[in-house]
Amino acid sequence: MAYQNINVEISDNVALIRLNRPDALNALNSKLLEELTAALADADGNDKVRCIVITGSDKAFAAGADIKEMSQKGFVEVYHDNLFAAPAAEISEIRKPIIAAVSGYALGGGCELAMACDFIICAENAKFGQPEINLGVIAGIGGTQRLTRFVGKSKAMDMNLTGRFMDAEEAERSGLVSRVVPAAKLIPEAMSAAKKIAERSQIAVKAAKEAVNRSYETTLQEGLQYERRLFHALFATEDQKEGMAAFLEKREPQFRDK
Ligand code: CO8
Repeated sequence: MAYQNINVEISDNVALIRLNRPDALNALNSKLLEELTAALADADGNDKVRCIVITGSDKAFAAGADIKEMSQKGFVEVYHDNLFAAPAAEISEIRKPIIAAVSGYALGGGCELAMACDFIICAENAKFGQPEINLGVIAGIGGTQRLTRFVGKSKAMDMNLTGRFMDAEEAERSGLVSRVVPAAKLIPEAMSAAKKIAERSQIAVKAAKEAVNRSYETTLQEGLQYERRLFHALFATEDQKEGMAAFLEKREPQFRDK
């Protein structure tokens, strides 16, 4: 599929998906979302891809859903079409790890897209926000839910009610992002993290992603049980034998995803 609103490059088993609507600060219109979810599904099904990075431009990861496209819609239409439900579900179904590499604005749907990824690495100029309140609406795919789990009620309320932006330093301090790097190092840092993940056993990688995500859906006891079952199950893999043997033999493991 030829894309107009995103670019996709695959190297070293990593798919780098770049949102590319520079004139609208990568605002997420329906065409871009269609292309993004198609590219993610392609990457998920492509044996050459073992990790995915989503990024934007230096100025904007994404400045939110496309306000122009949404402005004339009415309740009946958005309710009937279940606006944004499909892309949100499709992104959350991707089993390979997704890193969001955020530079500049990650606002509204842009912040929510970053949060729907598995972790966020951001540049020092990153700005996160849920400014939908300024438009007379609220967040639509996780800005009141995921953000609250990441940064706690007080900051999530502050951001959702006032629409203020959070800078990179505050985002790291609050647990929204895992790393902050100088802007010039953003893509190298995200690609290096992705390559590391790509070198691991993909069976263990999938299990780790599944187990961490389960922690949001269940009680601690159930989650611990789920984790232990997956941990035990991994002892049935060749990669467990290889990983542990390589450690003992002081060499690099050669994982075969088996
Ligand atoms: N939608 C459409 N166009 C946009 C958007 C957007 N969200 N953001 C920026 N643009 C456009 C501007 O209209 C402008 O276009 P033009 O040159 O044709 O007038 C161009 O991008 C550049 O923008 P600015 O001139 O405003 O650039 P500034 O550097 O002055 O300001 C800001 C940058 C602060 C990011 C500013 O553009 C801004 O506030 N943008 C809107 C941010 C916002 O409110 N986002 C929330 C949108 S609502 C939403 O996301 C609902 C989420 C629901 C789920 C979504 C699932 C995908």
